[in-house]
Amino acid sequence: MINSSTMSRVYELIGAAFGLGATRAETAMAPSVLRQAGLFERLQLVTKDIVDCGDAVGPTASAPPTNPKLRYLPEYLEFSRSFIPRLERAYSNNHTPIVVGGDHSISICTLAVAAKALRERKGKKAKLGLLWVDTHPDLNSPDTTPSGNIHGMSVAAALGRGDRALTELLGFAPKIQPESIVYVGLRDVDPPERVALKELGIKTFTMHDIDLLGFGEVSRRAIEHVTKKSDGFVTSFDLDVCDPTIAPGVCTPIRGGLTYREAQLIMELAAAAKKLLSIEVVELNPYLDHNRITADLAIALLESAVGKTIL
Ligand SMILES: [Mn+2]
Repeated sequence: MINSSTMSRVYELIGAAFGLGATRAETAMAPSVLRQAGLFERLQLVTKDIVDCGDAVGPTASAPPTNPKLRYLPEYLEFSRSFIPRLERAYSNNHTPIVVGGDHSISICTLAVAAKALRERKGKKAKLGLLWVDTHPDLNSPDTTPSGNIHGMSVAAALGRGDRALTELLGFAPKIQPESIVYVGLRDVDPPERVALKELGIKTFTMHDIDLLGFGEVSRRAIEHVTKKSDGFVTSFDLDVCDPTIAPGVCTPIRGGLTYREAQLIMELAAAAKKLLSIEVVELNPYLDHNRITADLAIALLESAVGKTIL
């Protein structure tokens, strides 16, 4: 199948080496581990239209977090000052950012910059969409968080919920409206997040829905939703959505996740979607991986993200 939307794209590979948004900070090592495993070279075998823009590197923790309800906020903001300009450069070049985390807190930046770029291209009323493939909805705020970790607050921050330092990133809020979000793969939701999901009326496809409908159908419906409800969308893939048998190298492995082919399928479909703005794969913890199987999965997903297909 010749794919017109991926044929004309130029990608910029950006590493986001930040892990203080999670309980264990080792996700910060993921970009360098993936590069050691040949990430960029493997993506170049899929497409020549890709530029390596290096890694945005966050600070390490010099002291314990000061606010237990919002851990490592100053460090996060310092990281954002190195990460955001790289994303902005990609958009001003009219390229598609391919982002490798880092923990899921990095999405607060990717969503902020995508929203800003979309406004600049299509006006202030332009609607950003989000395909969030994850075990968790990441909808907590400092008031509801059980852990204080920023990686559990990413979608909430983009919706304008939570601390202003995060919600007002780049000087405007919210970055996204609830109707332009779709969740795929949810299977571990905190009680306050369940309330927020209902209240906001966000479209969800849980693992239960996937079992009933089949993953192909869910993927098609999810991408159709985000395409209809937005002028451009970000795909954010948290590796913990995969079953721990294929992705042990994550901070929060939970049984009953996606298979290898299911994970790849949604990346293939997202990559081929006309309105795709950027793709990210996050939450690889190399220290918890077994024989690099999660790292290899991450690379395979990124290959799909830049247009690799079976035929
Ligand atoms: Mn997540």
